[in-house]
Amino acid sequence: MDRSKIKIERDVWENSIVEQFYNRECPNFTHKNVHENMKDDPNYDEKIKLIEKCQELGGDTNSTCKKPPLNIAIIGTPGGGKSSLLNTIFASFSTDCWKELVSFGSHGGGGKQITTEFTSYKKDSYYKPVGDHRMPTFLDMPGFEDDQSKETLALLEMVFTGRIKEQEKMIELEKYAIKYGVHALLTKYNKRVCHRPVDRIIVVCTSNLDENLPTNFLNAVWEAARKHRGIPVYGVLTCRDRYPPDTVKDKIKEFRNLLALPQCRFAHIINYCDAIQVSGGVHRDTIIPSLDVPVLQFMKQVLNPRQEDPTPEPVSIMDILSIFAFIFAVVAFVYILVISNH
Ligand SMILES: Nc1nc2c(ncn2[C@@H]2O[C@H](COP(=O)(O)OP(=O)(O)OP(=O)(O)O)[C@@H](O)[C@H]2O)c(=O)[nH]1
Ligand SMILES: [Mg+2]
Repeated sequence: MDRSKIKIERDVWENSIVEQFYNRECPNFTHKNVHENMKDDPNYDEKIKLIEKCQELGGDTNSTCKKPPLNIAIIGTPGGGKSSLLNTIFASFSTDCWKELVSFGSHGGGGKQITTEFTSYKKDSYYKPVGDHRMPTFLDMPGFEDDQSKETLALLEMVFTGRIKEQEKMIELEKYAIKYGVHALLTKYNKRVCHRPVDRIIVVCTSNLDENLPTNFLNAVWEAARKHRGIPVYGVLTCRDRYPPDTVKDKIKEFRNLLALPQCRFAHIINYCDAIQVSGGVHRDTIIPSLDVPVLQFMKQVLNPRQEDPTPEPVSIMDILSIFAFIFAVVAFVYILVISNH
């Protein structure tokens, strides 16, 4: 698909579901939006409905259809708010309180990475079981360089095809590619077992006006995603509390154009972070449904089933044998019961 052919119409942008919510309910986030008891938040009911919708979209793990959970990769350049977004998504799925499940922090523009390893967050790590729902696995990783080099493209390919191991330092792969070449990297790592092939990509950038959009990196993502099964790409701009949409219109437009994002695959959101602090830190005792609802509306789009999604695993021969063994045991038991009664 040629990106230049995708025009983002103004009315489409303004009708984005996430936009509608913010314009209606939360034009400027203030501490008034925070309620000690989350049920007092006017958006509490909507939050609960959206959680249920997301659970429904994931499906039931008890059903006979053994669909694997979706793997959702959170990618971006350093400091864009990737890890914060994960904590925000997890808080949105929760009715307990915000928790720092993923380490995040300010690198103060010094080029330091807070996240240095590839880490996956499976359902059990963020979701308090309230049913047997198939919730996705989220993949957090270090930020990428803003370039479209062969090395960056190869690293993205490794991520998308699921070749990165748990707690692997991605800088090691980069060093390997620089030392031995990209071909050597691909040959070595493509031999690996496919751990978590990516089903959805969420690209995260800050809407901070002092930082340019990582144009080269966004181009690299577009290219790498097209190459691999056309993995659907979604985009999130963070820091909406500091940079409301009318102040960053051009940035939003450019971001959406670079990734060819239609309204349903884009959100400009506020993460739980120090800037929205209530008594000295991100809100630790409750959650803020007014922040969660736009994030859940976005997640509802991300979780919507797509044609490219992994197909259910066929029922294995062992499963069939165990079903027969169970039926046989029940019949034998009933037979023995009948015989003993005579
Ligand atoms: N004001 C504001 N700050 C935010 C928002 N999202 C993230 N931040 C802050 O941005 C800084 C970086 O956030 P992280 O989540 O660590 O970013 P990251 O992309 O994971 O960074 P690396 O792991 O280093 O690549 C932190 O200080 C966050 O509190 C937001 O929506 N609003
Ligand atoms: Mg991080």
